[in-house]
Amino acid sequence: MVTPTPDDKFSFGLWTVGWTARDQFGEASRPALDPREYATKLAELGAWGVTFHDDDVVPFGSDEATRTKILTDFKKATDDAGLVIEMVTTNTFSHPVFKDGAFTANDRSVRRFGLRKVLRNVDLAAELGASTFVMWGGREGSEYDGVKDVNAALDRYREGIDTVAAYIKEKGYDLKIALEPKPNEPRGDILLPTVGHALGFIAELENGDIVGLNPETGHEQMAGLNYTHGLAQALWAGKLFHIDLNGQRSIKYDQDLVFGHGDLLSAFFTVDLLENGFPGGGPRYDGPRHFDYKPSRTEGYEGVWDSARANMETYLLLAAKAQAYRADPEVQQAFADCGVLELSEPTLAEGETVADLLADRSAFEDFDADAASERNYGFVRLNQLALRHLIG
Ligand code: GLT
Ligand code: MN
Ligand code: MN
Repeated sequence: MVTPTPDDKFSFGLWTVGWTARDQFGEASRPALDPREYATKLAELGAWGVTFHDDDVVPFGSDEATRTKILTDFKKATDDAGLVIEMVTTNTFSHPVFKDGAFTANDRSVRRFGLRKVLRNVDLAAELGASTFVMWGGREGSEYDGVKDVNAALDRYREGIDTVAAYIKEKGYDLKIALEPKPNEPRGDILLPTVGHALGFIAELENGDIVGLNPETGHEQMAGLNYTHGLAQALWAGKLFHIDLNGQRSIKYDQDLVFGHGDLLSAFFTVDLLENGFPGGGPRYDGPRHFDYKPSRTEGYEGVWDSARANMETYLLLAAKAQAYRADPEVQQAFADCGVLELSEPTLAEGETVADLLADRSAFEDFDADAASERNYGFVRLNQLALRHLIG
């Protein structure tokens, strides 16, 4: 058993360990604890940070005095436990008022209400010292193509996010927005379904400089996509602001399993990227290692804490394996043999123009495509070396 420490920067959403396991088919299977108890226990287990939705701590519709009291007590509990509140997010999906979304609801009054709820939560996030403000638009979408004018919906989405970002700048808050893509569930189809869609959207924003991504393992995998590649492209674009790690077994409902309890080999390469960076160098992620999972409904509180521990343990085990993998001379040799490092070399030489390339007969006229196609890349061998490090 490896023991996590605050230096590992592990953080958890309160709604993860705090999920009482009510689902579409059944009642809660665990009693709810006070949010302060979850925080204290997470700190005991070695977590560094905690994150939450406004409504995870303060029940929806609480009056101002109640809200202030609850928040003061909660902040004191996290301070006493030595926990950082690294991220805050807004619940714009549970209350039925948001059944057609918040920023993209057809009903304008709901959009205005949603925007107010988010802006109020931005103030709270800044006050509590959070550095990231996650926005998961789980209800922004539709079940039927004919009911949503997607052009208008994206206009309204942009208007909403730009308004929040402009407010953060105007207030001088040290806060960045991280959008969280998801393809479906709870809506039939959700807007900004993948990392790629969200990156395209951010490029259209006026205040996109403080808007990035919070990709979740299972959300990409629900769409059959490669999570590590999603992280990689977000990093490449300078937009990997936060991460939600968990486990998912193939294309089905959002399982929110413990990290590594889904596609283990993919989890290995995720950790390898996060801990060791790209083989050829490039942008790195140094933010929180945040878990967004759900303790299975079969578990009582013993199982809840076991599962919280399991996320951190799995991450640390994989980090050690990934480090050994990169340090292995055989792997280094394979990187060279496979051309993994050759890919960092620009295709045109320094100062070479298109005209130069067109004049280079060796690149085309005299190029022996048949000979080049005989190259044995050795990718299978490299992958087996990874597997050997993982389970050997
Ligand atoms: C919700 C969702 C998560 C998001 C949270 C942030 S809420 O539980 O399933 O993936 O990260 O709003
Ligand atoms: Mn999820
Ligand atoms: Mn998430």
